[in-house]
Amino acid sequence: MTITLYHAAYSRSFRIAWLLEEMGLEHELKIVPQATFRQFARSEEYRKISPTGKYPAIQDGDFTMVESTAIMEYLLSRYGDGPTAGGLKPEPGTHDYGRYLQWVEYGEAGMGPYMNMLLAHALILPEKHRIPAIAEWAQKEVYSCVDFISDGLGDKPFICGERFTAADISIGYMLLLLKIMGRLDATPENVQAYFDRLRGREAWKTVSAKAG
Ligand SMILES: N[C@@H](CCC(=O)N[C@@H](CS)C(=O)NCC(=O)O)C(=O)O
Repeated sequence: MTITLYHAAYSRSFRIAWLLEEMGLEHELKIVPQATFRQFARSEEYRKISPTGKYPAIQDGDFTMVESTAIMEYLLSRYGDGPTAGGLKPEPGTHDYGRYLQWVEYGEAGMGPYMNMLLAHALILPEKHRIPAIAEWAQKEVYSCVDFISDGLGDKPFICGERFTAADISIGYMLLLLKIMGRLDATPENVQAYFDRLRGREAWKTVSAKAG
């Protein structure tokens, strides 16, 4: 069964494209061009697959699903190699698994809302609709999230320790957004080194080469 991923460059679908590469799972990327991704998101064709009109969405046979971190968990539990999904997540039911889930969710539910506000008021909205006070507040919140990540990392190579896990994919995407906004240089050194470690992975390079 081939998994189909609807992917728009720099969107949260990057997480899924990256995970599929890390897992070595056969898949098809439906790449939505940057210039038209908003229009396609609202099209009748895409609404049938993603009623939320957001990226990512996957099709797995006749099963469709949205929400990036939930899709990650689905793919790992369905196609991962055993309970630790080939090392991409700790054994469920353990403290390590609890810590891992914390970081997977922090990458979206914890940090995502502040990042969205920052993106909107610093980059995406037409200038006349941007509110500098919101951008300033959101930036402060985002950097406070980054401090939490920095403390969590300490001198470890990955957010859960010595081993790369899917939690790094969740957090790594947020750092990619900071990089795109030119705001990663202001983060602690261990976070910048962590980001470089992540984007040096073969799977990251493959996805970037294919689709951005
Ligand atoms: N919580 C959702 C967020 C999905 C989301 O907001 N995706 C953005 C791109 S990162 C999108 O599709 N935007 C298109 C639009 O709003 O037109 C997830 O993690 O999948």
